[in-house]
Amino acid sequence: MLIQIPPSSACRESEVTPESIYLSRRQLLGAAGTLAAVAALPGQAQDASAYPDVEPAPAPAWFSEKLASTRWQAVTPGNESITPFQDATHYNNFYEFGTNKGDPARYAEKMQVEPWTVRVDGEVAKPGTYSIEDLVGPHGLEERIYRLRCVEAWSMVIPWLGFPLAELLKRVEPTSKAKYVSFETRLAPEEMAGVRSGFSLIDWPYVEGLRLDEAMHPLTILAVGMYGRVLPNQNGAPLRLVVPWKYGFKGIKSIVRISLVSEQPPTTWQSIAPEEYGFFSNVNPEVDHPRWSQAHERRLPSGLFSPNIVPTRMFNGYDEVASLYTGLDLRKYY
Ligand SMILES: Nc1nc2c(c(=O)[nH]1)N[C@H]1C(S)=C(S)[C@@H](COP(=O)(O)O)O[C@H]1N2
Ligand SMILES: [Mo]
Repeated sequence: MLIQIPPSSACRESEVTPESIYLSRRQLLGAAGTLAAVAALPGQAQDASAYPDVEPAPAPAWFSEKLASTRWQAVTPGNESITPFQDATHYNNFYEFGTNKGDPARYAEKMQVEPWTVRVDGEVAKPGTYSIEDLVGPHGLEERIYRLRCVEAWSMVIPWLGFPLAELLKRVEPTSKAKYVSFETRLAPEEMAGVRSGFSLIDWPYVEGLRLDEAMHPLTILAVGMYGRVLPNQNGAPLRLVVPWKYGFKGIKSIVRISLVSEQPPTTWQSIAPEEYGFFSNVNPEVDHPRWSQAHERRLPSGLFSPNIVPTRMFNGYDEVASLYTGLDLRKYY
């Protein structure tokens, strides 16, 4: 099942639905008099109560104000089931907090996410430093339920809340010289044990990049929430990139800078091991990682004795992006 419809007793839709919709749904319910009527309605209003076992979190006003007008289920993953919240928030890669999958959940709480500012600069007519409130303010949120395929060959299905990166880029008016977008994660060694340890090979801060047309593609979003709530720190609060047809490491977390640039920018994993991780990093079952096959993935949750192995799909199943790469040799430009 895609979305669990909460029983009416658990329903808090008055808090998240514009009053007009709330009233008309109530009237409808009154008329129909059955719970089945709820299930038959398209998902107008959902929030964290729509997902089981979501840890509630106090959300800043700039986030909670948006929920009433959020477009829920704007993109759904067909009949694939959503990864439980517990897995999506306790099996993470966020090397700033350590290299073990449990480290981000354990240590990212320390990260200061309020106040938060994002610098948008480079080849744009309107550069600026925005508070997170002002950055997100003009944009309506959508729920995008996307597959996330890590280059390590595990995957999840995550309901993000965010808005198209294209909307932000249009706001700052890229110049004709802008060909790529680069992104940078917050760097605060005092909050980040993984940065202090010097154990990883990463030259901090974590950086990522997209070609401008990839950044402008309607599937590319900046996420501020997941599972109907604000982003947990370990998932990249308060602002992270989600590019569903690329390997997970392109989805840079806790962004403090977005720059429009004319040359292809350096990216963290490509800098560490260019023969293993390319700039594009499109999900591709036919191009293996030098040390393992990319033909299949372990869809979490996946037990040791009952592994849930599914075939990996070209572009992670998001075929609509294929035209971005017409004429490009995807074996060479991996
Ligand atoms: N700043 C930063 N962003 C990052 C990472 C990281 O280590 N640091 N790991 C990446 C990798 S490898 C993956 S698979 C995804 C994981 O996102 P999730 O933990 O929310 O599932 O985040 C990506 N973004
Ligand atoms: Mo990853």
